Amino acid sequence: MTDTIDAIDHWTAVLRREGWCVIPGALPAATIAALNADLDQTFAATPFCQGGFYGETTKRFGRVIARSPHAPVLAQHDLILGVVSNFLSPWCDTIQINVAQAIAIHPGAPSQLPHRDQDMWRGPVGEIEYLVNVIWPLTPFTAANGATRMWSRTHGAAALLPEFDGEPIDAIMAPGDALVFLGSALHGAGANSTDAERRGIVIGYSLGWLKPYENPWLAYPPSVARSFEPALAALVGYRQHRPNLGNFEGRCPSILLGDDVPEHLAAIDALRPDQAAVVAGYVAAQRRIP
Ligand SMILES: O=C(O)CCC(=O)C(=O)O
Ligand SMILES: [Fe+2]
Repeated sequence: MTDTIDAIDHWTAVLRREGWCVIPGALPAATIAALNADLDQTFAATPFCQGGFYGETTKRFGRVIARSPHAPVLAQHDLILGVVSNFLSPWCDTIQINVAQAIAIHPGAPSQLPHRDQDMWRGPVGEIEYLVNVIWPLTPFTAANGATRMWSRTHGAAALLPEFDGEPIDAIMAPGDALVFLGSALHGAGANSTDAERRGIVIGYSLGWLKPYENPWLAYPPSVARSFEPALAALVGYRQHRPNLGNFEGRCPSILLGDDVPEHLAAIDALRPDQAAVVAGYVAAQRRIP
C-alpha cells in the first residue's frame, strides 16, 4: 500500500514535469498476451479506418472493456487511477472512462499528425488537464513499428505556444508497460516501417462532467454493464456526478443495473456536501417564515 502511494507520488511528479511517462512492468506480460489473444478476431474483422487523423492503414475499435475479461484489470489499475486522480480530481467530483479503444498500426502506416487529445473539448487552454490517457502496448512498441511519439514538456501552459520545435521521443515499450500522458501533451502514433502490426489499447480518463469521446452508455448498455463490478460500472458512466449530472429519472443511473426497475421513480437530490448545506439552510429559513 505504502509502495503504491510512493509510486503514485513518483509518477505524478514525472508527469507534472514531462507531461508523459512510461511505467515499466505495470501488469504481467501474460495478462496482456491473454487480452491480445481475446481481441485477435475483432482486429481481423475490423475494417481499416478512414480519414487522415485515424489513418487509413490503421484499425480501431472501441468497447474494449466488454471484449475481454482481462480488460477491467487495465481500466482499474490502482497505481494509474491514483495518478489520474491527482490531475483530474481537483476539477471534478468523479472521473470517468473517456475511451477504451484498441489501435493497430499496420505495416506501411505513416506517422500520425502530432496533436493534443484534449483539444477535442473547446475549453480554456493551458489551465487544467481535462484528460489523462494510458496506452497499453499489446505488441512491443519500437521506433520502427510505430511507437507513440511523445514531445516532452509540451503540456500545461506550453500548449499556448504557437509552435513547438523539439524532437519527439519514441515511447519504446514491452507488453505490460504503460504509457501515461496528459491530455495537453503533444503526441502521435509513429510510422510503421516493419512488416508486422503494432497493437495497443488506449484507456483514457476524463473529468466526470465532460462529454466522453466514446459514448459509454451505448458502448456498455445496462444489459452489458450489469455484469461489471460496481466500481467499474461507475467508471463507465453508471454514477451521478454531483450535483445531479447524468441522472436517470432523477436517480443514479446504476439503478438500471438492478433486477426490477420501477416504472415511476422519485427524483432524489444528489448534491455535494457544500451544496446540500446551502439547500438545507435555505429550506429551514423558508420554514421559519410564517
Ligand atoms: O496509437 C498511438 O500510438 C496514438 C494514437 C493517438 O494518439 C490518437 O489516436 O489520439
Ligand atoms: Fe492522441
